[in-house]
Amino acid sequence: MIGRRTVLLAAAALLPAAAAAQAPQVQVAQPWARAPAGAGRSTAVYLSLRAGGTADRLIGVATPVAGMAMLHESFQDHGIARMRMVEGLDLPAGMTVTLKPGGLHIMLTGLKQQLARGGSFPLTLHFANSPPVTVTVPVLAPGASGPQTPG
Ligand SMILES: [Cu+2]
Repeated sequence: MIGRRTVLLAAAALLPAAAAAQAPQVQVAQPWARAPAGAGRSTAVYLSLRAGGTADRLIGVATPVAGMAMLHESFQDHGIARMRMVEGLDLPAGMTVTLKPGGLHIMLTGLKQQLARGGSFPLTLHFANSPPVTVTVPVLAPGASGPQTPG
């Protein structure tokens, strides 16, 4: 018993040091997704990212609920709304970068399960200089414009 107790105390003492050594860290806030309309197999995730004191770069996204997750950008091509893949997203130090409808988003295709309004799923973001961050993404109504809108 004494030996086990000693080990637990030692592990607890190490935690603050380990957390401090992990910096830099990107903060991920307000993730949300739209429920696919009808039987749609794709949807988009929106969120905001904020690098700390050091600039960083979003280099990848992953979720178990989709066959593919990628960073996309919406743009107008002669009045037609189109989307294209974006290789990565620079995150300037101390600045909030927001993914929102009509602009940058995380595209999920080949959905493996129904993403119903009111549900949620995990999404992991990978960065060039920071440890990966996993967030829980709530699923809002198909036409929702953000988390502040009653879903
Ligand atoms: Cu897209």
